This record gives sequence, structure tokens and C-alpha cells, in this order.
Amino acid sequence: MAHAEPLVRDDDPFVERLRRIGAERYHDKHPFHRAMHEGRLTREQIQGWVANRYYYQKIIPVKDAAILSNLPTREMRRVWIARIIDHDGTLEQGGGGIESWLALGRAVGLRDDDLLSERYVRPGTRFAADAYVAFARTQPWLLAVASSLTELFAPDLLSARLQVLTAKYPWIDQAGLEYFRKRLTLAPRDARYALAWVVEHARTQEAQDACARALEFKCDVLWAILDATMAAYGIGPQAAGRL
Ligand code: AHQ
Repeated sequence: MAHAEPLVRDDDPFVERLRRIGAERYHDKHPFHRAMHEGRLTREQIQGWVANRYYYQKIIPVKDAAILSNLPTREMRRVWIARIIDHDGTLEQGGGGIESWLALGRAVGLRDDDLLSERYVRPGTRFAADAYVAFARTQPWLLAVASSLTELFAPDLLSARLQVLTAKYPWIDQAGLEYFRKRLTLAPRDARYALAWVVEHARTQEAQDACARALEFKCDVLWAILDATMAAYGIGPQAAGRL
């Protein structure tokens, strides 16, 4: 049976509050993303970004397994479990987002081991991503689901990114961008039911305030990863990186 979702009204003040958080704090506004979209990043800076984002991608299924273990109903777990498979793939078929991210690494000139070894993952990236896992493990499922709602804001960023990486970084092998193409479908699918659950279950002002704080925390996680990446690799041709 399809998972019945309560109708989410865009004019719901709580939904508008959550969307305002993204408008103010989502990482599409980070200087590193802005420089990327202006075509100003060097090959090394793109490689540093892919190598650091690998660590974030790697922890996503771990984070989702933590949330899965806290979900109260079989029906909710049946929906959420798809996220783990989306990233880890399966024994039978392999695949998954982490596999696609390794392909992105190869498309920007990195070897698989450059990502798998985590040799280029900066401390700030690791701390931010690990804080996200700890949040999912220790907070009530409602707040952990609310923290995933940054994905409400992802499709516009992903569409722009695909366009930019194709047009302004012709040295990147297009086949490696498949990860982002798949997220264009998966992110809205995930955000749709996650938002419905949060709206349905955050019934008090206190619960809604906590969900808003959870989303702000997650915006800070994504922002901190780009801070660490930018500190290590800089922006533009003058910056000397570490790769
Ligand atoms: O590739 C991304 C991804 O798999 C996820 C999972 C989701 C979550 O559960 O928090 N968030 C997320 C995001 C991904 N990509 C980021 C990007 O900029 O490419 C955006 C990020 C998000 O918006 O939360």
C-alpha cells in the first residue's frame, strides 16, 4: 500500500518557517558554491570538494540507519529504508550513491583510493559530518527527520550545479555527473514524505521550534563542510591547495 501522507499546505506558517531557514542558511549561498557556479574553481579545488563531500556521502546511510532504528512504525521504516539502499546499493545489484560518487571522483581526475582512504578529508568536514550522525543517533526521530529537510532546497542547487559543471568545467567527464542527475529525482521524493511526517507530528510550538533548530543545525553541517574545504583549497587560481 502506498504510504498515505497528510496533505502539506505551502501556506502553512510552519512550512513557510522551514523554507525561510533554507532561504537564509542553505549552503547554495556559501562562497565556495558561488565561486563554483561562477566557474572560478581550479581543478584542485573541485577535487578537494569531491574528496571532502565523499565523507559526507559515506555517512548518510549510517545516519539513515540510525534514524531507521528510531522510527516508530513498520510503515515508516518501509519508506525510510530505501534511503540506505539508495546510497549503499545492494549485494545483488551493487550500485548506490557512494558508487556513483566514486565515479564522480574518477571524472574529476581522482583515484578511488584518494576518496576511500579519506586522506584529503579535512578535520572540519569530518567533525561536521560526524556531528550529523551523532544527532541522528541521539535525537528523537522527528528532529532527525526534520534535519534532513535541507533536501527541500537541493533540487534547485543540483540543477544549477549540473548545468555549471557541464558548461564551465569541460575537463570534467560528464559520465561522472550521474550522481547529481539521480538526486534530482530522489531528493524531492525523500523531502516530500519527510516534510509530511514533520508537519503531521510537530503539533506543538515547542516541537516546531525544535524542528526548526534541527534544520538550522543541518544547514550549519553543510556550511561547515564547505568552510573546511575552502580553508584547505581556497577559491580561484591564486590559492595554493594541498591536493
Ligand atoms: O547528495 C546528497 C544527499 O544524498 C543527501 C541526503 C540528505 C540528508 O539525509 O540529509 N541530504 C543530502 C544532500 C546531498 N547533496 C547535497 C549537495 O549539495 O549536493 C545537499 C544535501 C542536502 O541538501 O541535505
